[in-house]
Amino acid sequence: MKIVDARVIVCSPGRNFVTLKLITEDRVYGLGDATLNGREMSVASYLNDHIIPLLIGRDARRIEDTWQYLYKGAYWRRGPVTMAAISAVDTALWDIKGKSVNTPVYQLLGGASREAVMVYGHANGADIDETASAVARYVQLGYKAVRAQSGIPGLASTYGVGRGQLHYEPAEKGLPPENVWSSEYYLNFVPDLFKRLRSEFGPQLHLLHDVHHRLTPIQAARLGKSLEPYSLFWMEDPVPAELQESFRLIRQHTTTPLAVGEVFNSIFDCETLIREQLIDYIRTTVVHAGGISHLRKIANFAEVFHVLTGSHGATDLSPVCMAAALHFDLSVHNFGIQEYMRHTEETDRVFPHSYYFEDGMMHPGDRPGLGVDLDEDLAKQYPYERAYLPVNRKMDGTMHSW
Ligand code: KDG
Ligand code: MG
Repeated sequence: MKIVDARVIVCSPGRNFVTLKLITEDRVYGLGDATLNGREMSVASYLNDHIIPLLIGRDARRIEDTWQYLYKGAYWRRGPVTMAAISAVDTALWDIKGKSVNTPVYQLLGGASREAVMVYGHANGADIDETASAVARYVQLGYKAVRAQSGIPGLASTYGVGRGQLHYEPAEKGLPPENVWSSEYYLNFVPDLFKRLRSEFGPQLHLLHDVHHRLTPIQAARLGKSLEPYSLFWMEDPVPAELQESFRLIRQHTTTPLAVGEVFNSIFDCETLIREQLIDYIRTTVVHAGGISHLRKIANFAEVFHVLTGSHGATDLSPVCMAAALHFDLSVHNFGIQEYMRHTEETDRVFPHSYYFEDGMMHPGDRPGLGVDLDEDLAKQYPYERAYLPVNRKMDGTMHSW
């Protein structure tokens, strides 16, 4: 089953997406997401200039061998651009495999380990009242888990607080916007937010929070400790995680569960975190951590150490990634939760899909393959527009993690 054609489709229905389409001699095709927010064209080039020439004529059934060929064969390893490109190929090959045997991908991954997968939505607001109203809206929609982010008094903007109610889109056209940050203002404010939410929504609702890599380990320890009375489901990305050992310090001080991994690209980025049980949830995702094949290896490794999965699922991960994530989530034993930030209607029209949301849970559907398509004609109406994520500075002007 030879791959005879391949193309990279870059489009912007609501936001930018990069999609790889692989076509076999039997005219079966598969899709893979290759979107790297704010750096999209580098992955498109990696695929067009370096990977597609290697794929033509290869046997589409050899998923693992192709993964190893692209990973080991490049000599240069890992990194977000390389791994997003490999992820796209891997995802497209799983899609082809499923379609060629007329089976949804989750059946090829061992079958369903659960009926459906719990997802969390994003509630945000300019202040605590607005955020509480946003949480209430998610509860009305049936969500059992809600991430809450709020504007912080004294700061003009912060991560996670956007314009829309169901879609939060941080990337902006033009040059990167600059935000101003104060860890002190943040640390003094967040416990009040969760105090209010826990008292208003009771003990059963799962509450999550994303720190977005902004604290030092001892600040993160303080935050985790101060949030303990409100029993968070998780505190996400408390510090930048290049130094995996820094989580030892956080872990010593707090029982608030920790989730990390949306910017990781491989098992090597989280090996210490998992092996030393320094985290509770690993958030690596299909598009940025080597596709379904590599994500399964991470999950299988994590299972041994009681770490559950909690894949990233923001709007910059396309519906192709979302579908692949749901097949993975449904099948893998140590699934924890899946992030689900709804896409815009434009995005959903360009990427029709079989996955669905019901009562706080999602299912990938039972179409063969991933169950997601790309309307290429419609996609042409939404050409790529350069956009960047914001950058962040401390109040004195020092660059900080966004
Ligand atoms: O592209 C960056 C976003 O995907 C990221 O900021 C979203 O942190 C995020 C999350 O948890 O969804
Ligand atoms: Mg995050």
